[in-house]
Amino acid sequence: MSRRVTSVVGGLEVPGAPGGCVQSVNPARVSEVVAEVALGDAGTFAAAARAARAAQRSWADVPAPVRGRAVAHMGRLVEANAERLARLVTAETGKPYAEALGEVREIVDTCDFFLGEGRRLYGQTVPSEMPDKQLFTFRTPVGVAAVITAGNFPVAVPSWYLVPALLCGNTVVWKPADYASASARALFDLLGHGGGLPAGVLNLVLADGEQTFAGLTRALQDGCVDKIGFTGSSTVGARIGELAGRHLQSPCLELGGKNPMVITPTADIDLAVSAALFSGFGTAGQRCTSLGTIIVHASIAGEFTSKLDTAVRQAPVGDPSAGVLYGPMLNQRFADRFEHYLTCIQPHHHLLGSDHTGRITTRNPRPGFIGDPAAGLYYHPVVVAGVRQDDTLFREETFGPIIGLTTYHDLDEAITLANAPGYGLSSSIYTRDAADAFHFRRHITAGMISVNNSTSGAEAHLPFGGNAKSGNGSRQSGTWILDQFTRWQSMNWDYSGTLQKAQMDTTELTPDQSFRLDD
Ligand code: UN1
Repeated sequence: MSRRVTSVVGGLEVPGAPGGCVQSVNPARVSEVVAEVALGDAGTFAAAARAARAAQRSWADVPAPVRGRAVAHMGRLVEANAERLARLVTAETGKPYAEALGEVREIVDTCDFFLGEGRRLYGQTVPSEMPDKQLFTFRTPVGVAAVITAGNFPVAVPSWYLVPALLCGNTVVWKPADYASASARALFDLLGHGGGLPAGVLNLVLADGEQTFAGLTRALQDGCVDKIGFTGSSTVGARIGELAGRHLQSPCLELGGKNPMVITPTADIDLAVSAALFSGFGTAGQRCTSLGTIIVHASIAGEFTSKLDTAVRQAPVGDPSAGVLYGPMLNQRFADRFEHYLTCIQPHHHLLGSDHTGRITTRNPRPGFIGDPAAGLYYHPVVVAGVRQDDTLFREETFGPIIGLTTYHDLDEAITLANAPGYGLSSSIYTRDAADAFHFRRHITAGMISVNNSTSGAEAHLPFGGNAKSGNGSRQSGTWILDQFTRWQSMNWDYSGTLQKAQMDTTELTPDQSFRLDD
């Protein structure tokens, strides 16, 4: 039986469906409706931002260690509901259950990290250039954060924003992806109940993209949003950045990736094959950290590609509750876009990993498929060998079970190819040579580098984020996100009883610059 989910503004469920109703459907069994979603509209978003603004000052007055305890309780409640939440994530996104459980674990990890930050959130005491004067720095909350997130990680990635934003004393308007509304509402309820959050501190707005953009525009004009966090496509990220810039704000943007994996002659080839399989096809290639293009040294390309071909053919694909490598596409929109990218395969390409491309059906079958392919949005995996620099498949993020493959002769050529699409999120190198690894690190534009590991699977307490088309340099996770959700405030306190003027009333010792040591 499907549930009905609504927005929550100022602690109250929004009545009706000002933005219309949509269904959230299980992509593994499209006949199954997971939730009826009552959407809000631009007005709902603006109202949520006003509610957040009204609640912000008293939330910031809650001592940071107490907010840290709230985060601790959120983590424990998420942990106590881990299986239920993971089952819901699988039902709504088609992500294999083991991955969904990992995603829930990432929320708990995030809470575990930030619960202690409530007792740190350090400022500094700084010496003054004058006597009887002291300088200090404080981290102050930014104010109201508007957080807009994607549905491929419907609960973990939102927690990277929500948990630290709340910990730092901000209030939040959260707009999750509409096709993952039930998972979002579940996380919203767990954080709200777990944290004992007062009304208005965390608000949930379910809305489509255009209404959200209009609502965000209005909320910014009303002066009710101070910080935007956005995870999604580079195209929408650029629009958000433009809007934020008009209000002199710098958003936290986590955008797409075309993540390269370079396989050098000294690589452990079997290890590289297993990583290419997981990072290319895990989550059906729908992570922003998914592998885009394999760049393999010509001397080992034959062995590597034949092993990869076999591994992809043998990989279990199908029902996400059945221990598969990957299940269906997230929803019809993503399936349609992926089908577009399949039309970009050209005669000079050579396909590996499967005898078929496109939707898996009884007429276009995949050997060993687990479950009923007709029930969901399942697609054949494909490795496209021979991609060239000007191919669409080389240049664009494809967000589906497809990876490109090309070869190189020297490492600088590989790095040039790796950087060529102009993204800069994640990257990977397989090598046993430390010099190769550090040379790659130094010259790759990516914000994240894996050595002998997958492009995906970042841990929740290292800086996460990208450069160029992957973001504006902002970083999430760990202490680095504190710079997004707090601002430094400096204070100087003069207790000398006189007006001591900086740079003018300072004393100076007299150096003897002519002094020389005896020979
Ligand atoms: C995303 O796809 O938006 O590093 C985030 C990873 C995950 C997060 C992916 N921990 O693959």
